Amino acid sequence: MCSAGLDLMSECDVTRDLFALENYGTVAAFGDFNSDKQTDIFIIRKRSELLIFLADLKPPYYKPKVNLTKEAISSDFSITSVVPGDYDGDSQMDVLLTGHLKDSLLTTVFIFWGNNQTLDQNERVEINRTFNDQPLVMDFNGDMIPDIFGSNGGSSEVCYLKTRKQNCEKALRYDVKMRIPHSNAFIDLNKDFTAEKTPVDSVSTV
Ligand SMILES: [Ca+2]
Ligand SMILES: [Ca+2]
Ligand SMILES: [Ca+2]
Repeated sequence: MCSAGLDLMSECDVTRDLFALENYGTVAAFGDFNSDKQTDIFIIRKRSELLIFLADLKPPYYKPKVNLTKEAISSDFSITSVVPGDYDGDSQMDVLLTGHLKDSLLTTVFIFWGNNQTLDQNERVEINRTFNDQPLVMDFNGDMIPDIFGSNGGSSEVCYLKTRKQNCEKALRYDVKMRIPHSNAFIDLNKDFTAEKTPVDSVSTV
């Protein structure tokens, strides 16, 4: 509990109230995983496993309820990022992981499917492209389902996962050599409620 005073940092440390003894790991993402209107926290541990701390009304207010173990992901996979989202459009939140296999410099992407407030440990999709850099998650085709955009070799690719059917294709009409790390952006420039993609290192947009 916080109290008024000069030493606000120490007086207001609520870490124990929130996580109890589970207060370690890297906070990677936020999202309402179990659709209870309370934001949950996605935490990476040892760069190899993911825990989802679900919000609760009783202390500790975040409890590790979903665990993707190193074995479920891949024993030689080093996680670099987590992006929650509904990638197949079934209204259940899924989890996208990016990372590196063994000593590869290329980025591999896995998606684990949300299933009744947990993650299906046995069924996952590995995107059949590796990317030169972190991919950008955005709704590329405007169907309200997030897609995966990234640079693969010399060309830019977009991958769709609607109804769990993986479909990757060339994203832009022209080859764009994107800078690494990328600083791509998306914004609705012509007010048609569909984002235009602006790759950096190029003057073209789609
Ligand atoms: Ca929640
Ligand atoms: Ca889903
Ligand atoms: Ca889409």
